[in-house]
Amino acid sequence: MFEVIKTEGRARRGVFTCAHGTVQTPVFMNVGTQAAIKGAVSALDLKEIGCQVELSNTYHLHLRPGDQVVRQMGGLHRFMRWDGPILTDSGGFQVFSLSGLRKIKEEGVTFASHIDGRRVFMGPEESMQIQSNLGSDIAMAFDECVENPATYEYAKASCERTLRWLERCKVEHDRLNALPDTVNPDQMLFGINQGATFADLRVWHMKEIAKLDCDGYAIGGLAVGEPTQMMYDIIDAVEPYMPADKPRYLMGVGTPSNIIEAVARGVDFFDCVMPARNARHAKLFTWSGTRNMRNEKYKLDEAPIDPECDCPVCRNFSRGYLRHLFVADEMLAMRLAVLHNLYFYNQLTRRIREALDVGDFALFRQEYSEKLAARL
Ligand code: PRF
Ligand code: ZN
Repeated sequence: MFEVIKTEGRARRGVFTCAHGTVQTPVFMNVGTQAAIKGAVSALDLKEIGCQVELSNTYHLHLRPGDQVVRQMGGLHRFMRWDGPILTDSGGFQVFSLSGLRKIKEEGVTFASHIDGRRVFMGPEESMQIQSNLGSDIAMAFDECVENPATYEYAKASCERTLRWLERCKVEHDRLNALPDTVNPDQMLFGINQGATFADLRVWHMKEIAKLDCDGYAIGGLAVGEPTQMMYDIIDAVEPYMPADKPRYLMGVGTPSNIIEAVARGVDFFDCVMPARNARHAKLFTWSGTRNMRNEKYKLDEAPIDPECDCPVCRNFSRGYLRHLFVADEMLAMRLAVLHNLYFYNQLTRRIREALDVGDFALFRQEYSEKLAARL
């Protein structure tokens, strides 16, 4: 269930309810691809950093340990000890970005596992079966995320096929939810808009998938190398055709300013590996811009990473200590940096919500959209 409780321009403040709880939107979902957050962060830590939704991947968990294993272990929630909402991505992106040789047919995709090269087949039905075994709250449709740049002909054929795949996903998803021993019989299904950088294909595809009455809609195929302005233009083009009473999810995006700009364009859900990935490269987000924690200038700095941050790391450790951990290649550097960056992203969406609650989002956007991109 999704309810928009307030709007400001096209920005929306909403409340989303699923089998494992209620989510305040706009929301940032924390990426735990293989049922673990990169940087040695567990579900116990997720609670502390203000996480509302955890995201895992069909592709990875199917290959290892296997979705049947997760199912026998009681489903993903129980397996990783996260009792809040979980969204699983369908594999439709990872198959294209991670696996080796792959062959796309109407039926689905045959690809070589990135772990051992084994040939694996995944189509809409398999993706739904895997996500059903994982027992996530939100399953994503199996789609093709076309490479950028793509020709118009290829993008058209691909998004027509992605539409047919969504129709098959729906049928299989309904069948699985109705089985007597389904891990999560209330699992929802989100459709994914594709169409590369072609506004007419995007709009056509969005109109078609909107007819299928999914529980929510995502915009996929963006942040794959196109210019930022082009991404914003595509969101502007499809947003009017996204059902207003359903949640909207911009997949794999992005920087803090990308998130603010997408909220301004009517998006409710986000996920991105950037906070964890940047943290592992000593790049930390703060409310006045980003810092590189390896910098010599922090050697004797006793201040926290961000004086404006009240995360467990900033409440306890100094920049000087963090710099030392990075320079000495201690694993703790990664862990503390990831905790801070994830806390920052969850706090960013919280502040966006608070601004929307009081009708101050335009001001918030003006103050932070550029500032957060500064390098300190
Ligand atoms: N499709 C799916 N997952 C995704 C994407 C997509 O297009 C993207 C694109 N940024 C990220 N994750 N299924
Ligand atoms: Zn912090």
